[in-house]
This record gives sequence, C-alpha cells and structure tokens, in this order.
Amino acid sequence: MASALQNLSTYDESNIPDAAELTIGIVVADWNKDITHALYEGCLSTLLQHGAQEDKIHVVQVPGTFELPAAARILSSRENTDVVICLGCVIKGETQHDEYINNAVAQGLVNLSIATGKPYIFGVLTPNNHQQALDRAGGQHGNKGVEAAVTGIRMGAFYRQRP
Ligand code: DLZ
Repeated sequence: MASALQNLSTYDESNIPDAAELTIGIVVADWNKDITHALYEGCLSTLLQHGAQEDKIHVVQVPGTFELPAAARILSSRENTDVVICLGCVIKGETQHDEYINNAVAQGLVNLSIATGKPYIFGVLTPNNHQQALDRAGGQHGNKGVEAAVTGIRMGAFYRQRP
C-alpha cells in the first residue's frame, strides 16, 4: 500500500543539507581551551566543508561554559542567525561544579530553543577527566565539534524551511 510518509534518511556524509544559505553563530568557551579550541576547529572545518560561507559565520568567545547560553542569545538576536552552536568543556573535579554548570547550560539552551523557536546546539563535553576530553576533541572518539556542526546544519536548514 502506498504511504504518504517519507522514507527516513540515514543522514550520512552524502546527504547532509547544503549550508550555503545558513547564517550560523558559534560560541566557544575558553575554559579548557586546549579542548574547546580543538572542538571549534572541527566544527568550523565541517561547516565550511558543507558549504557554509565565512561571512555568514559569527564567532564569539566567552570565559567559561556557564556563559554559553547568554552569549548565544545575544548573538542570535543581533545577527539574525539560523542556528547557534555552543562549544564548551566542563571536566569533573573535586566538587559538584560540573553538575551545576552542565545542568544549567543544558537547561538554558533548551529554554532558549523553546522561547525563541530557534535551534541552539549543545556542543559541550562533560568528561570525568582531561584524557576523556582529549579523546573527544580529535582523539580516539573523534571530534564532537564535527558532530555539533552537522547537527547545526541539519537544524539550521530545518529552521529555514519552517512554515
Ligand atoms: C569555574 C569553572 C570551573 C571550576 N570549571 C570549569 C570547567 O571545567 N569548564 C568551563 O567551561 N568552565 C568552568 N568554570 C567557569 C564557569 O563556566 C564560569 O565561567 C564561571 O563560573 C563564571 O560565571
């Protein structure tokens, strides 16, 4: 029987949407900058590889991951952005600071997405130690900045197509 439903895509490298029309914000936290700047490199190169235009990419650096939601909101309102990608790394320590920051940022970005109707991408590493962070910033588990970029392109393209 014919179905009106579309077939689902696997979204591999071959069918990620073209990013040429997207206006993209990237917010990078400088805390643990050896990690977050590697995430940024992976993110930026992936955006460009998929057609994003340099003059439509707006980058802001903030002191720490906790500052990501506020800067993302400012960036999105100023630059008419289609999507904001937030990159950070909070490493677990002796206290519960990581839980407070991670929960606040995750909740903050969700709240922003709902309140503004615009996608904000959670590209924050939450590792137990520095090695786990390195493994995910270009090491044995890849570069999560690349994943954040692909998610950003998909959500940005979806945002542009909205009715
Ligand atoms: C204070 C703090 C600590 C202890 N650890 C981290 C971290 O692992 N990763 C990170 O991005 N930021 C950290 N910060 C800084 C906070 O994100 C924030 O910048 C400060 O609390 C000031 O609001």
